[in-house]
Amino acid sequence: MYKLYYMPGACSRAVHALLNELEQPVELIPRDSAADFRQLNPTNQVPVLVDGDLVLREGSAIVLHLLEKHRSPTLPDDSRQRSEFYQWLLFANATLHPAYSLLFFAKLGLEGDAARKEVFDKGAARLSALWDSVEERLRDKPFIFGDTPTAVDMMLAVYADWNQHFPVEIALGDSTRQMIARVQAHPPFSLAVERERDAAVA
Ligand SMILES: N[C@@H](CCC(=O)N[C@@H](CS)C(=O)NCC(=O)O)C(=O)O
Repeated sequence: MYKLYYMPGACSRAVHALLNELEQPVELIPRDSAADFRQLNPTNQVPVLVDGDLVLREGSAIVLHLLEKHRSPTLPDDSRQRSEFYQWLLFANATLHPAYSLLFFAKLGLEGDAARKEVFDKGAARLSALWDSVEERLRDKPFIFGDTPTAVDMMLAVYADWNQHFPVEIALGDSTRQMIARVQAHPPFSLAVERERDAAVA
């Protein structure tokens, strides 16, 4: 069985939802309950997936490992389409996520209201522009790759949920909001939310 180190509502939720989608049982381990977590990931960040003797960190690497290992049809065989999948996966995980990380840093780590406000304002403008490219992509399709949600849509839905943590408007277009609502209603995703909630109160 896989082990997933996670934090509630964090980017690890997308991996959790993907494991549900792939019908893989998983033991969920809250990062803060793991005494030795820094030995698994010196950056102290989730997600970390333990697959037998393989300890894997970095969300994109974990997602690709799972999609390949379980031969998910959402990872295209065609090399051009696969490259496009990589592009959107990395746009989400390596461009959009770090733009949010900056805002979390301002919220939790910056001293001084003026400095924090400046990062919030500029960060929100940047994030809104990044979400514009998602909106553009979704103009003619319900999900990033057509009619079926993939790990990329799940990542985007997790990140969009972070908007509530900041006192600034991060603008999402109508098609983006509709896609996110579809992902939230997608059973593997809603099960991940539910299980995280149950684990938090247990
Ligand atoms: N590049 C890493 C980023 C991971 C990351 O930023 N994780 C956040 C949660 S979304 C985290 O663990 N934050 C807690 C911390 O930094 O202490 C990945 O994609 O796995």
